[in-house]
Amino acid sequence: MAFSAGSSLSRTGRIRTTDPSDASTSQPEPDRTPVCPTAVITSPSDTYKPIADGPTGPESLGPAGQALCLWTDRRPAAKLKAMDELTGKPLSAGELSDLDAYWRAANYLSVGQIYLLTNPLLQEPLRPEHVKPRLLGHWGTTPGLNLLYVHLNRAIRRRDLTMVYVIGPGHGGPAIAANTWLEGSYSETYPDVSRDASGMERLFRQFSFPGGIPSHVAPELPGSIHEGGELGYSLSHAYGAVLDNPELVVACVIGDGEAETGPLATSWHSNKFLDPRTDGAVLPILHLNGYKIANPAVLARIGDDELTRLLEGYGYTPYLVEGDEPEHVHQALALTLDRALDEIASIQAEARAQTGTPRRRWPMIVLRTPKGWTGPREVDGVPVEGTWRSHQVPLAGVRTSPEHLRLLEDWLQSYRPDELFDAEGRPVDQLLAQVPSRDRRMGSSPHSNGGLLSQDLELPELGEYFVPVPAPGRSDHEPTRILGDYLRDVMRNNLAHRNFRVFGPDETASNRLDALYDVTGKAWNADVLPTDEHLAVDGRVMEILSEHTCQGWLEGYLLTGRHGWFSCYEAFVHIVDSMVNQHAKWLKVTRTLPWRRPIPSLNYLLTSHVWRQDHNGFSHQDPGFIDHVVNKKAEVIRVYLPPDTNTLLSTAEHCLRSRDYINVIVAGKQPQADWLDAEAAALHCARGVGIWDFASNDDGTPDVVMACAGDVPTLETLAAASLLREHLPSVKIRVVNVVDLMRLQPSSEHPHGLSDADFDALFTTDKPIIFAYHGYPWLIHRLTYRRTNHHNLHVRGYKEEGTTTTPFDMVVRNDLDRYHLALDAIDRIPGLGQRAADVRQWLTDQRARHHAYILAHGEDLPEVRDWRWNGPTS
Ligand SMILES: Cc1ncc(C[n+]2csc(CCOP(=O)(O)OP(=O)(O)O)c2C)c(N)n1
Ligand SMILES: [Mg+2]
Repeated sequence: MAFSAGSSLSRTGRIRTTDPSDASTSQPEPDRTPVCPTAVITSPSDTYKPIADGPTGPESLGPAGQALCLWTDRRPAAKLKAMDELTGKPLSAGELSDLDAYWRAANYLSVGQIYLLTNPLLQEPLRPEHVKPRLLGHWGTTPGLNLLYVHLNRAIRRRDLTMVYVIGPGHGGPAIAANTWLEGSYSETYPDVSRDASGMERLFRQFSFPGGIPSHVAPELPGSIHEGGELGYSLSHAYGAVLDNPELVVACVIGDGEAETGPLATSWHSNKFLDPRTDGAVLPILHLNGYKIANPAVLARIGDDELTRLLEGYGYTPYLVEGDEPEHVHQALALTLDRALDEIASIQAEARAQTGTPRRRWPMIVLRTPKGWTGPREVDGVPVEGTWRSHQVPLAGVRTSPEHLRLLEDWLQSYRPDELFDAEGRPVDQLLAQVPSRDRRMGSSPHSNGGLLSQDLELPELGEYFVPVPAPGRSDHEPTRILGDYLRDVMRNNLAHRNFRVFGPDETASNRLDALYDVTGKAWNADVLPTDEHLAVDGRVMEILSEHTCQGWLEGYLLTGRHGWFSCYEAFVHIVDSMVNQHAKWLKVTRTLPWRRPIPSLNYLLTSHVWRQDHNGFSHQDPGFIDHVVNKKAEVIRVYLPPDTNTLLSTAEHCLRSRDYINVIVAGKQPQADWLDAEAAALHCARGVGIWDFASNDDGTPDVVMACAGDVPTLETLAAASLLREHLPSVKIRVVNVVDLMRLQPSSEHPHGLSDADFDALFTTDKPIIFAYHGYPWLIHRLTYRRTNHHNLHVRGYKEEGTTTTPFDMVVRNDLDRYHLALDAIDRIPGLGQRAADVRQWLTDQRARHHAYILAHGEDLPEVRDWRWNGPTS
């Protein structure tokens, strides 16, 4: 077997821009003139002043009366010549040898982690017992990640860069562990894994080993903000991290397989939302190692021209580095990185020196190197290096096959470890000299431990936003609109700190948070038409119609220590279910790592919710996100269902102060009855659950508990209580409202859980509980199944009955309406059914009347539409 002596790829290292006018392509130069309809252009806000005569030319400014297309890059992309034609190689012989030694060291340490239990320096011949009994790891992506790390270190040192490394193929965990160990960050974080032979042995042993560290770039790894286990989010995380971090460059490796995912595909567009004056830069590096687990990768098989056009279409200048001859690739990569980082620096310098920031074409790198490069080329007669077979563990039978054992030893020795580590196992000076200075090391960047840098938000006093509620239920407000006023001032208060952004898939105004536009715009650096509103290059509201990208940006922003708010239609937030899983896992693990400082919480406002999607219909009706998040670890998850405006404000403030949680707030945007004044709202939110005295007449001995969670269920419950009190005044009703859903769980299961004594006191141990719930009813049973009175609990909620209809019909269809809730109470209170037969009949008739009325009139019964709480106020 030989290492890297040949493969299906050519053995040359080539650098090519993917400039279509390059002589190596036969395609004609495409017309880059942007297509814009004729329109009169005005500047959308005074923060947005296009450059009159920027270094890349003023072509984008159309004459008066014509479209303004902010695409300044009309010049042909600068051309790098093929490697052989380059005059002067960027690396001297010494630098080349240094870089290669470092790369070999990182590769050695990576292979060691995947295979070795002991004998880390191969001081004795390799024996089966030196090898782990279970081999778990991914080799294929690792040499490429190591190569990039080494070259990025060179760039960091030369330019004194603040850089974070995000790797999409996070299954290449050994690469990051190896590099952070080599640079010292790892041992500083975990002193027992010292930078010597015993530490190396620990480093190897702990990888993918019980009690050790995971195989992926998990939170345990210093320098990481991105697990990468679930592929697709690297680029949106990277862009989120550089927002408002003008000095930061994130080098973001995108797997060619990862690039096939939906979330990654849409995230290329993040460059239309970047302000080079105040944001940092992302350097995307598409790693074309050609394969996924078992298949070729699409982008590796469409030819350079088609790939070029795709990436140019996304607004990048792709530079291709290609080869499998280390010396050539080192030279080509060094040259290309220099080139790309120069371009980034000049884009930023130009933008920061001018008053405007037209859209720029950012550089990116396409790195085409063999998968599993430098590993076994052939195993058991089949090719491995440069094929999909190198994805995981190329030699699987090392403990049982002498041939595999020999191949492993040859492989490890091919890196010449005796040149890389001294007798004590420490990296030799040649390697140490290449490590960037302390905080510049990618494994030690404070940006990758965002809690270190995080400042609390300056939150305005809630008092001035609370709406007056002289009596419960007599007035209405649009909860999210009032919240918008509050968020506007949160934004205003923190503008100078540049640490708060609001994210949403095109719904910020629809969700009635548009007061934000009084103080900031919507980030946007693409073309602008006069009919557009609130677009601004430096806007702090981030809107793109990709829930994935919004979520990825926000996570990147939070992980680097800043604060955010995500508003989304309730039904469509499911699109990011899986991303939420990953973030929840990240938070759960970081809580066990004392060196990881808490980061601001991920705050969701789910509005346009199921009960108020009567106009959009069934497709928009799904309250199941709550069910999804409550599966996550209790310490991380909070779910709030504020019933009115003031409780929403109180909840929002609480969430913005919190750290390390995923907060889910569900609240409507339609006019909604005000139940609680400022003081009562604050108290109710602090309790999380409580008896509403004004609606109850139980005097401590209820016949029934009418419980509710969610704004519409609360309205229906209050209406049901008032019907019962009117028609059956002797029935003793207790109304309990739940704003913090997790209070329902036992205290042993969730930190917010009520003790059994508290739960029993509120919900009784033996009286029927009619529970009107915002979402799918089963969840309430799930949360309360251990409670004494669970057998008496009867839950109404959404049962997948929906369509385009009237608002009240939505609740009728799901038996959550006031008439049905009152019927439930009558049926469940022992002995009441017979006595209240006439009331029962009337309630049933009301449902029938409702049905006939909406069919005839297209709107709800007047007594439903105009209903107000008319009962006592205390
Ligand atoms: C969303 C998602 N789907 C499937 C997988 C399973 N998986 C793990 S690695 C991999 C192939 C990744 O290929 P690529 O991005 O090219 O990475 P590399 O070749 O560098 O290993 C797949 C499909 C995953 N981790 N995430
Ligand atoms: Mg790949």
